[in-house]
Amino acid sequence: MTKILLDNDYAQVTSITLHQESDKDCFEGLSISHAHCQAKVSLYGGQVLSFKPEGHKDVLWLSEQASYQEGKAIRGGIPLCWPWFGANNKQSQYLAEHPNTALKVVNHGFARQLPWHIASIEADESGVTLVLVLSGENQHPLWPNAYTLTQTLFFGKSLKQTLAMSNLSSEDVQYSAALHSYFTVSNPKNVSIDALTGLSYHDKLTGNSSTQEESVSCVGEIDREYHSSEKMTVIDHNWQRKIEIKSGNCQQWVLWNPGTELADTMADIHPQGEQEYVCLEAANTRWQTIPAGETVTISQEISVTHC
Ligand code: TA6
Repeated sequence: MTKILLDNDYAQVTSITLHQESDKDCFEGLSISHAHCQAKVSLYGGQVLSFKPEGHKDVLWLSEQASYQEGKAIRGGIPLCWPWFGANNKQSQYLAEHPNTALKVVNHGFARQLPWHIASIEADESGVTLVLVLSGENQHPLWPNAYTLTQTLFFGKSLKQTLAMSNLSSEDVQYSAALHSYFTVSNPKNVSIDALTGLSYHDKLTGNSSTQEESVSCVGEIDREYHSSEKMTVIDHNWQRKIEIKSGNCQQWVLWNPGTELADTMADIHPQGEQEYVCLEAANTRWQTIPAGETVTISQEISVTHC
């Protein structure tokens, strides 16, 4: 039976089950329906999976072969990479200092692989506001500190996402993070992101740093960190739509697509799925400090228009 979590004059929010037939686990999610949009969120990972403003196709891509199993991240939507982005570069030092320790390698940190809980759901004529919380301590040897993450999601004509990171410990901590958005596109070859032109970037595939002299191509394997906090616009020339993303307190944009060869080796991307999205991630890819007892916030706002 469908569990109704909110039902008022403006919106309905119901509980849904997320799973793959082949999975032994299943996750609880939320389905949101408002005059301005439809959306889906997974409590596992606190992950937005779908955002469909009225009159538009879904803004977010979700793999048909996404896995809903503990210990894995859900492929698509907006995974939250926290408290570190990518591979943790403090790992080798830790292992050198603790030679007999078996360290679980966790790409992009643990927040996307833990169950979040609902703190509140509200709706008015402008949209639905959902607050999700994750708290913990000693979750990984590389990041043992006590913390609370408070994610505020506003689903209306746009999607506003705020991640407040509270350091509950008595020492300063370092974090890196990404709001790892998978944006649905007709095909990466039809996409331009003009605001990347002229920016300096680090190419993770070659290890080189450079400046983006010409319009970037999103086709094929690409994995770059652009140093900018400027607003980005993803223009899909085939679907004639613009996705505009404004970040808050993020120093980088990460552009990622695995390309076909790599995607074919990834069990949680359906065939040709990599030709349906580009990831453009509001991120702090370098370590940032959260002083003891303090809270730091990062955010993004995603809106879509026809062009
Ligand atoms: O943000 C880009 C990136 O760090 C790539 O290097 C690529 O690995 C991608 O994220 C996906 O990572 P995941 O752990 O979700 O497979």
